[in-house]
Amino acid sequence: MDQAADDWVPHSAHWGAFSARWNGATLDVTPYAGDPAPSPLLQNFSNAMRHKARILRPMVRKAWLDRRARSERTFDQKFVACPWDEVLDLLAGELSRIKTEHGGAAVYGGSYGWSSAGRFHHAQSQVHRFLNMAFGGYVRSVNSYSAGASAVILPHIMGGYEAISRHNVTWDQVAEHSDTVLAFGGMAVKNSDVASGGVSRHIERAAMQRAARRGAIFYNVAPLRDDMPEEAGGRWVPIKVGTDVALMLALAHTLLVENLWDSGFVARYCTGFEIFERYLLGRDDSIPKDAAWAANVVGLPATAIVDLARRLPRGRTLITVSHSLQRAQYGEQPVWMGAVLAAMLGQIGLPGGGYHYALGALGHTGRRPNAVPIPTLPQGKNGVADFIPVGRVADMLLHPGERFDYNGRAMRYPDIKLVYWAGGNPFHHHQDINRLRRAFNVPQTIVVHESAWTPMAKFADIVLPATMTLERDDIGAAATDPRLVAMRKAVDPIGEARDDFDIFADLSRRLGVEQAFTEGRSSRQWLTHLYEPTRRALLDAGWDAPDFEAFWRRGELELPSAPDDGGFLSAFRNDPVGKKLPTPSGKIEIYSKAIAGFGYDDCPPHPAWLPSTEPPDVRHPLTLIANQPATRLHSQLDFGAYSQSKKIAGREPVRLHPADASRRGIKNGDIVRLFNDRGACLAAATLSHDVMQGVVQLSTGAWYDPEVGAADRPLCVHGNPNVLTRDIGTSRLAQGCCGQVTVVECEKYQGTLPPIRAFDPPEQA
Ligand code: PGD
Repeated sequence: MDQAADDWVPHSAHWGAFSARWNGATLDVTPYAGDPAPSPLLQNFSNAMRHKARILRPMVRKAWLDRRARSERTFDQKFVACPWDEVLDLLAGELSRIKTEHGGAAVYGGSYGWSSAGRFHHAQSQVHRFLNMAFGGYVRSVNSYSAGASAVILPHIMGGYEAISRHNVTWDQVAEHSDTVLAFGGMAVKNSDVASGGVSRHIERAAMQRAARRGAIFYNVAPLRDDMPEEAGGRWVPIKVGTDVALMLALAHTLLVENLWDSGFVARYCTGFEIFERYLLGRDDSIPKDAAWAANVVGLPATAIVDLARRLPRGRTLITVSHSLQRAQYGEQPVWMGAVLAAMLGQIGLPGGGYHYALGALGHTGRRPNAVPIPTLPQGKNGVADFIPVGRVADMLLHPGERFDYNGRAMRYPDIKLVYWAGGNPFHHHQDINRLRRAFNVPQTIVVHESAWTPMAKFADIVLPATMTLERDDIGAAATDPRLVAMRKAVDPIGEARDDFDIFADLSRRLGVEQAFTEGRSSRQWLTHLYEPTRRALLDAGWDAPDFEAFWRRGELELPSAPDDGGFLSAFRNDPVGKKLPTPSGKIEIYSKAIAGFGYDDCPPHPAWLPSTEPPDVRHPLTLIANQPATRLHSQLDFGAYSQSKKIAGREPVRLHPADASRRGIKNGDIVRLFNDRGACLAAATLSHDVMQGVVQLSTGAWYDPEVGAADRPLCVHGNPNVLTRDIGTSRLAQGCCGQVTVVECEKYQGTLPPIRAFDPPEQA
């Protein structure tokens, strides 16, 4: 029975802090009063709790139960409801069988995903802890779909990704000090609306507005005008998609030949400039990377490039590079070249200046870190050494035993028999979904914990219904947000849904290792236990340090922030010998001997212009930007009220320039078919001058909805762009995903419009 709720309870999600009240049918949501710009994504909760897409009870694929696992998995097969006791016995038996017959290295528990939760019930943390503590280990994944290339290149050239993206120039510094912000990939606030763990105050718009009012100029180098909020009053620099490195090189060339660069900074703080300089000036290939050369590549007049370069040394200049640029082939290069351009300007480590990778890419960038630790669930130790870069999951399943390169290592893909997923949706996040379908047909068993019938759940064999965050107590916190939230349960779990923790605790008992997983604690005892290090640190520093029960009653706790000190880059500037960078040379590496030693042709030892191997052509003349959505987080709550309110005829909107539309006879609101050799999807045309000509923009996150009965490469009738994207690594260095850009053609859809079935539960046997 639903909990009768007369009270508002505090809660928090990846899209912000809020209060919630269950009114018996839907959820009333009020954003945290201290948030100056709450995210509209919170409204997706209102109708989500009892939506038909929720999973009500444990279900098992009938074909798998019949042990006809070798018959292909499809999205149309039936499921059988199974009581909890039986399904957990079945799963414990299957886990034991796989371990006995094949060992832990046959289980892929990389289980990537952003499920919104507090610090304890985070599904990815729970599944990893279970597989470590109760199962003895599993094949893990490293890095992320967000920052696959940057997380690997940055430690070679400057320092750790976390430090550069989270403890660097702050929004306050931008507001007070920056004169020019040159933002490659823009700084769209739809991205900073979101932060894992949540942020209580969305400050980005206000900071950009303060800076702009002071006279700062923001340059939005992007194919989409709205990649920067209006508050920034930004100047749009629309360059051809994926050509940022060419523009950066030309800016660097102008700085060099006009002697506008800071040679003193480069000599003192960097290494390898002489080798890069030869490349920049074209000494070896006879191609100076000057403005005239870049003009054709990027689609800007050479004079505009030179003018922009001349502005950069005037005043305080910040170079930012967004996540999106590195989610593409050779994505390491813009991250590296952005840092080199900033180094040539000599302002790295100064307030509001220098280089900030990923400023605004998430809500926790550009803020001061907390001065005390936040609650963290220990993950245990993994007994299996094998791992893959996260974006290579389909390669691994399709090519067991095959060799691949990663960051200087020659590795082999493990042979996976069982896949265990909790808190993620690969049929949303992975590229080339038709290939992914083939890959997910390889393992013998797929287990998924989900709160909704996502395509990943529909493709699994054993599906266990998980609670959503509002159905359980938790602690909300992020390392750069000063508010700890007592996330109270607002509504009883739907159907037979259980917390991931309770599911894993019961499974552990069946495997005879319950104590190892639970450590004898209930959920509530875990919350108290995880809160303790925060309380102790507060107490030691002489701050308000209530005990857990007092915090819980209060509903929130303000945490102190560390000083706005610019992090390790500022320390390095002040003391380059005592506070060396964690790179091999201790300096900013403009040339990397380590990368040179790897001998990768797709990641040279200094930043370079490498054009995509799949440029637009006659058959696919349009470049598709498959970016983060503004109406939901990834694919989460795509059935939510806000996400649904922006669909057109139930389809995801695709934006295109009116000139491209008229050439194809497409009008506003028409259903169109986007296609290339990998696949096709439907979407609803929205004509816009905010999109460059030659570009179409379809956000990720519409649940994959394959047309009924179609065999090999079915049309996605809903609008998931990952049926079109390329499943290749960024390079042999990082092997990050390339989901951001691909080439397509677009035509008006002439057939009868197929129904949307994305949110329907599967048929029950
Ligand atoms: P989400 O939709 O957030 O996507 O990919 P990710 O898999 O993280 O999936 C989270 C899932 O967790 C949801 O299905 C939700 O229902 C489920 N869930 C929520 N709460 C719980 C819970 O308590 N327990 C359990 N068991 N499940 C729960 C995101 C990934 O996509 C990311 S981070 C990026 S940056 C990439 N971006 C792009 C891109 O820019 N372009 C393309 N083409 N592709 C991308 N894919 C990547």
